[in-house]
Amino acid sequence: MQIGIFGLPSSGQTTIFNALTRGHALTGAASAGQREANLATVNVPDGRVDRLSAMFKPRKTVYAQVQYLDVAGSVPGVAVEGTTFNRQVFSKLATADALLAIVRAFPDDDVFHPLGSVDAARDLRVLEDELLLWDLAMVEKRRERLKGELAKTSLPKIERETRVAEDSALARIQTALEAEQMVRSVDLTPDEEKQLRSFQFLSGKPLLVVVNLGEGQDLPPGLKARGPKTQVLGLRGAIEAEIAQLEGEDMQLFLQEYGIQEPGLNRVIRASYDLLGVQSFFTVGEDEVRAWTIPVGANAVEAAGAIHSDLARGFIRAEVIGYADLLAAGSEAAARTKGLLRLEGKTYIVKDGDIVHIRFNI
Ligand SMILES: Nc1nc2c(ncn2[C@@H]2O[C@H](COP(=O)(O)OP(=O)(O)OP(=O)(O)O)[C@@H](O)[C@H]2O)c(=O)[nH]1
Ligand SMILES: [Mg+2]
Repeated sequence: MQIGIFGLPSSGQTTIFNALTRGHALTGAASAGQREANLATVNVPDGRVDRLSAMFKPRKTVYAQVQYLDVAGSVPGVAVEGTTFNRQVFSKLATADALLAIVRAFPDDDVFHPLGSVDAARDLRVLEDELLLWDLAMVEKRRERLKGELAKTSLPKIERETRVAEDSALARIQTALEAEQMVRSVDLTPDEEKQLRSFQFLSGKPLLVVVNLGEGQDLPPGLKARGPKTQVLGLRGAIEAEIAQLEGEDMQLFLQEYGIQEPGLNRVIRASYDLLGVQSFFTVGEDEVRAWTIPVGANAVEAAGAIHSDLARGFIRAEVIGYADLLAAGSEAAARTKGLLRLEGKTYIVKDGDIVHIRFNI
């Protein structure tokens, strides 16, 4: 699961990347001219995993993970098809599962703003427009090509039909984009979605907007991203990047001093995980307590497959205890005695937080 960070130059993308990943990537002037992207994997903070780990005292505790990509060096003024973004930067975002837009709200005369003034709502509009334009250029190019292919009388019937279907879906997408709506807003059938997946539309990806706040600043009211599958959060980037470098007690002291409940990066990481449309189930034991990532709506066989393909192939049954049930019972044995352990079959839809043991035979 990869989340691509993007934003206007100097909005604090790398600062927030460092806060999220406890990283040390170069920021500001020091990163000028850096072309390669920063990439890091982080654990998704989850109090349930902490509690399960306290209960089972396993040798190993494994959290769910997400990966952040910080496309450094988004050179301003390099025009691509009328956009201010560097083509290379945007094409790196194509493989991401979701996007994280950084929008600057912090005032600081020493930090240059490419548009000349600090205005978070305007910047968000600009960024969303860039996504739209990028997708629109792709749609127009493809439809032009399809038109040429469909004009050929020699095209076999079956191929003609798939192309007609593709063009009809793309036409709806084009209409939406021209009306400044995101691809996310367009209703597509599962077949169409499959057919169009390879386009990797940027405005089709879930979007988390993080407003980079200055000290003492609150989230500007009314700031909203377009379409479904979006969320807006505020984060004090510079402070959070400092907090992220601290350990244990030092971190607690710092949080108290600033009146912060929990590091903002926890909120952002969890929100990005949720936006991906995924959830966690857990496996537990003396050896390992582990969170596994599955799409919301996945069934027991798919969950087994997330652990290992053999478990899906030889699936017999899933033994399931709800997270709240296990906690209330106090131990796995007690949950068993109380009849809180259920045997579920292949089609069981796994719930967020389920504790699962797969019985299999191969
Ligand atoms: N005052 C203040 N400065 C910040 C904040 N976040 C970032 N900065 C500063 O803004 C400058 C740019 O930050 P970066 O994180 O490098 O910005 P970027 O978006 O990654 O920039 P490019 O990768 O060059 O496009 C640096 O000098 C940071 O120290 C903030 O919350 N408050
Ligand atoms: Mg940067």
